[in-house]
Amino acid sequence: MTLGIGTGSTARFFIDELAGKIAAGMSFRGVPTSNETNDLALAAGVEIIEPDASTIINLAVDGADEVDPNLNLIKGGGGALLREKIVANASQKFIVIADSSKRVAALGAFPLPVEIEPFAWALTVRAIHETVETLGFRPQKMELRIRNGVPFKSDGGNLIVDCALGAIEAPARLEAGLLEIPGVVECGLFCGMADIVIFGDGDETSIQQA
Ligand code: DER
Repeated sequence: MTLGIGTGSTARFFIDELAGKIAAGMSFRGVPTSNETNDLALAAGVEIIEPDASTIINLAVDGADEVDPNLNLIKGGGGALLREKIVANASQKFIVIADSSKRVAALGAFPLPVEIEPFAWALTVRAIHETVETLGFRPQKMELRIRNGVPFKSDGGNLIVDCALGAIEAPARLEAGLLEIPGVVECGLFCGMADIVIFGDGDETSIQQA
């Protein structure tokens, strides 16, 4: 089976499980969603593939930063949202694994990551500001993500702006608005993409289906 393999601390548990299955004799091909996941999956024994136009990804598994009651997600806390979205979109099934603290009534307490082209980035941030205001948001904060004192760069070399917008009642509308802005490469809203979310709560799990 060919897997899309997510990024982040929760996805790491999934990769550990894969390592156990591989040790027991199963084999998996995988498309990793980040360089970090590439290394972890390789070490776990997954055969990493470079997808071509005929590649079928049977299942993608990834974490999330927030999950709303309609299984819309905010992702991108780990900075891999673009590759995660490409892989989730190409997969026959997309399963999200998350601890129950990620379950929210409305998205937006977690600042929305928006991936942008580095060229003239301040103009893109201004355009994001204008767009979200037009859509009725009063942004509390919009910050270029900084790590170790320098702007964070995604694996694709882009910047990330973390946007604290308050409650996002119509995520698909916001996603569409953001993606119209030249300079915005992708945003961390994953609307209508998750087929199943598995929440962990201590030793218990609960499953929510789309
Ligand atoms: O960055 C991401 O999109 C991660 O998948 C994130 O959504 C979940 O990260 P976590 O499992 O470390 O909380």
